[in-house]
Amino acid sequence: MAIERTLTIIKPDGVAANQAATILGQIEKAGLQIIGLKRLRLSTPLAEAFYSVHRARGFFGDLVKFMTEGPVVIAALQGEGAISRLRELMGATDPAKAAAGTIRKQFAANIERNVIHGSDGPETAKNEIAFFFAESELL
Ligand code: 3AN
Repeated sequence: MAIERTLTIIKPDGVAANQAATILGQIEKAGLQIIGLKRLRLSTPLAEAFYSVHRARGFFGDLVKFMTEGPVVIAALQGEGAISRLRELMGATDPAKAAAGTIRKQFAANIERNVIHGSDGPETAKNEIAFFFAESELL
């Protein structure tokens, strides 16, 4: 499988519970390398822009409110099949449906407060990494 890049966000629930390093540690143990890292608090316009694909969904307002409630930790990742590997590690969007051992099964409360984001495809990964990182910040 090819070497890919993807983006993950440890959401405000995970950061508030001091789980960011534990979750990133599991991702590193699985063989993905952290090539960019930052901690910041998303503004409402930034969260709305990041999730603009979900703008028409009923949960959009609550999603933006949640994603701006506290700091997040954002990492650009690189490795063999990084996009699908991260999605496997995360587990299903709804933690109740996530497989045992996945990050959402271990740490997430519900479908809305689900602890982690991961890019869902090559195009999204490229755009989401560029949304948060300059190429010079990826090492
Ligand atoms: P994933 O994060 O697994 O890629 P998406 O892209 O379908 O899932 O959804 C983006 C985010 O929107 C989710 N991480 C979750 O926080 C929220 N979300 C998705 N579906 C729902 C839903 N039915 N109710 C509430 N929040 C949702």
